[in-house]
Amino acid sequence: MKIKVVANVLEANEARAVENRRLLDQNGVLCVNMMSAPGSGKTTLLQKTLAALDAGGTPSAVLVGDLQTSRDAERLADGKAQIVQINTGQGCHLTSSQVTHGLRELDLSGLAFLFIENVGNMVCPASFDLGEHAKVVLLSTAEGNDKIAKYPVLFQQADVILLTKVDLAGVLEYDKSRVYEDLKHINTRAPVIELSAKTGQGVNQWLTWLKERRQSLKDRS
Ligand SMILES: Nc1nc2c(ncn2[C@@H]2O[C@H](COP(=O)(O)OP(=O)(O)O)[C@@H](O)[C@H]2O)c(=O)[nH]1
Ligand SMILES: [Mg+2]
Repeated sequence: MKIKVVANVLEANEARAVENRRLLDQNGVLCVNMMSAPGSGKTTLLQKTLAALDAGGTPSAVLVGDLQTSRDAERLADGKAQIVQINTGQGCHLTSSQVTHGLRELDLSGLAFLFIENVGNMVCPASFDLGEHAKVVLLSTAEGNDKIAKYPVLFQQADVILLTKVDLAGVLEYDKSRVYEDLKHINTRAPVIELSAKTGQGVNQWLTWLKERRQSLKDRS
């Protein structure tokens, strides 16, 4: 019997990601994949981001990945944004095929931004293209200043790095110079935005980054 060899998991994932990106491009939707350890502030920042986009009349949507529960989706559901929760069961990251299923639940027409909140994990999500246009990596001060060198694959791929919870820097005696030192060896391309969802520091800079990325997507089409 002839043995069929299915292309490896990453190749299959990549093919589907290309399809997702094509669909998003056709609709002019900028898709950003937000990745970090659990608890670094992805959902909190998304709450602020959606509120700002809502206030400016900019339509947006979120696909939220978690192993279990719809807790994050519930936190995000009080505005106009379309929210879809994806439960991965035992999966430590989202796959492009799960994103395809999520996209089918969304009305993409007229949408400006699609945010993907990936499963909280600093290893697995780094290897899976979902069809996004940009990768956003969060690192909170509470996690320490040594994680960039420890998890280089994730930080290498970042298009922007958000150093979150900077309001806690004083109490944590946080030395951010190590973050910038490590990045000199790992990623000199991505801007770093120092941000606090509590005080609002850096949030406008983040919103500007998003709007510029969407504009460059539109300019390309
Ligand atoms: N002090 C402080 N706490 C924050 C900030 N952003 C998020 N948090 C808190 O950090 C915890 C985890 O945040 P969450 O958004 O759920 O993280 P996620 O798991 O990455 O989605 C929550 O208790 C938030 O209130 C921030 O900028 N400053
Ligand atoms: Mg979350």
